[in-house]
Order: sequence, then C-alpha cells, then structure tokens
Amino acid sequence: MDTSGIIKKIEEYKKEAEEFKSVNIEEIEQFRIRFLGKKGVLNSLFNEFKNIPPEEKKKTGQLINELKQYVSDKIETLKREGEQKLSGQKKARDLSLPSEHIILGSRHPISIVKNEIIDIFSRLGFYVSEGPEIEDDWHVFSALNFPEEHPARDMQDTFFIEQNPDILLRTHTSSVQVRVMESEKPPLRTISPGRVFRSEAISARSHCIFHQVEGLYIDKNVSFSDLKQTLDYFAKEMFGEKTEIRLRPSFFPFTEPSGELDISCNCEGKGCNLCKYTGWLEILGCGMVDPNVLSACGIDNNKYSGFAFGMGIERIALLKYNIKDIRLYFENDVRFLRQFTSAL
Ligand code: 2NL
Repeated sequence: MDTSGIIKKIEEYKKEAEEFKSVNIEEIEQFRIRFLGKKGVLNSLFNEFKNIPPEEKKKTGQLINELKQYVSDKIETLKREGEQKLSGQKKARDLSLPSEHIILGSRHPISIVKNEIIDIFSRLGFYVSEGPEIEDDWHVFSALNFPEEHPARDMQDTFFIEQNPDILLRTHTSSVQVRVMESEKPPLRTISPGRVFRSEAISARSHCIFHQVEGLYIDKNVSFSDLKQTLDYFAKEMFGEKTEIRLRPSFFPFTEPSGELDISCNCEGKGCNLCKYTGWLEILGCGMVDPNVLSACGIDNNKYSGFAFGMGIERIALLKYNIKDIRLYFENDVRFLRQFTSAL
C-alpha cells in the first residue's frame, strides 16, 4: 500500500479537526462520533494501518496516535467551554428583579440609650471617661465618703474578689470619677458610662449586672441651680421638650445636699401603671459633691465645688421603650433585639 496516501489523509483529518469549533454540546458529540465513534475516522485509519508495510508502521502509527490524542483533548476542552457557557447563562442575573432582602443587625437598647446620653451631655461640654470594673475599696467606697460600717461594703451587697486588701467589682462608676479627680485638675466636666455589679437577686426589676452613667462637674462657684438646669436640659432632650422635672430630697454618702430627679409621666397625671398613678417617674439621683469627697480626691474644697448625678441605663431604656422586664436586656433573645433595628 501507498503510505503517502494514508499520511495525506491523516493530515487532512488533522486540518478538519483543527478547524472544528463549537460550544454546542450536540455539535461536539457529532464531532466525537465522526472521529472516535465505532465507524469513525480513527477506527478506519487503524484498519488501514493494518495493511501498511512493517517498515512504515512506526511513523504512520505515531501520526494516527497523535491525531487521536489531539481529537480527544480537543473534545474535552470544547465540552468544558460549552458547560461553562451554559452555567454562565443560568447564573446570569435578571437585573429587573427586586434585590435580595438583607437582614440588618441591630444595636442593643442599652447601647442606643447610652450613646444618646453621651450625645446629650457632650453638647454641654462633658467628655467620657472610663475605668476598671475590678476596683479597690478606696475608689469605690472610702474616697466617696462611705462610712466604715456602711451596708454597701457588706459581702451581701458587693461582689468581693479578694479581701485584705479588698478587691471588688465596682458597684457604681463613681470610682471612675474618683480616678479623674485624682489625676486631673479642675475644671472637670465628665461622664462615665459603664457596667456595675451588685449582689442582688435577679428579678423583673433588678439584676446583679447593670449599666450606669454618672456625671461630674467641678469648677469654681458651681451651684445647685447649675445642677438643676443641666438636668432639665437632659430630661427635655431625652424624653421630649414637654417633659417637666421635679427634685425630691434624698441621701447619698457622697453628695450633700442630695436629690432624686423625677420627670413628668406621659399619662399627664391621669394615672397609669408605670408612674403608679403619681404622674411622676424617677430617673436619677444627684447632688452637690460632698466637700469630704473633693478633699479625699485632692481637690481644694474651699476653692471648688461641684455637682454629680448617676442614672441606671436600664431604667432610662425601660421608660423610653416601655420594657417590662429588666432580664430581657441580658438574655439576647433575637426577637427582643431585632425590634431595635435601625434605631441610632
Ligand atoms: C443613683 C445615684 C448618684 C453620684 C451618683 C457622684 C460621683 C462622685 C462624687 C459624688 Cl465622684 N457623686 N455620683 C451622685 C449622686 C447620685 O447616683 O441613683 N444612681 C443610679
């Protein structure tokens, strides 16, 4: 047999295979059958190959095998490209569809209210100070004029970590303000938000962990009327401009005189469960910083005076959002938390 005939044929088939182009799966299959099928090009070449004289077999065989390899590789590549194109078509986005719903996270109500309180007092020139949650006796009690036998110093009320010397969890953030007074010179205008701890049974109305914001203003000639004006501004900013305030006398070891601040209830005295039919809601405690506290913290109490106040963030949030149970703040039930989506 004339080997140049078969070589020419192989070259023609190679050319045909090289020119074939398609991403259509059916067309690719037809191409495969034409070349690799039972009655296809390759099998007929192998049949012809049998009749080739032995001395020509090596070269011709090589060429046929090369063609087979080329065609097989080409089919694989074409199939892959075809499939990619198909899945690309499926995934193509319909730009006219509405966008997918994105579930937004929400801030915790305690954070929302804390930030709002910080915002209001920043407008009056108060800056935020922070300090440790684990404290010593001095910063929590002694510097704040608590007498040696005060019940708050008792293990029943305060979480102690170590005794002699006493290391404990702060029961109020006044401890932060003691640190500010010790390390900075008046005039001081600061608020300290933070977690505080008291050994109390957990119920709908109280918890052993809660959050406070305390405020402190120290300068020459700070008076009770400054305190009252500041708190009036805060109440109106926080609860609305129609909010009225009233101060009732009270007692704290660290202030003299001391007071408790009430705001008018939204029921306008008509009576509701929240204000227990009094028309007033208690929101914070306050007073003029006791001169003993100033001197304990290294401030000349003949030259300077100051006012201070403290509020529970849980209580403010409870009044603002009408939350019925303080435990909800700590359970992190998403059904509760999601209600605050998009709030500040
Ligand atoms: C309340 C009452 C109050 C203060 C906190 C304070 C801080 C210093 C000096 C004097 Cl460093 N006073 N803080 C004053 C009065 C009341 O908190 O019922 N808090 C939830």
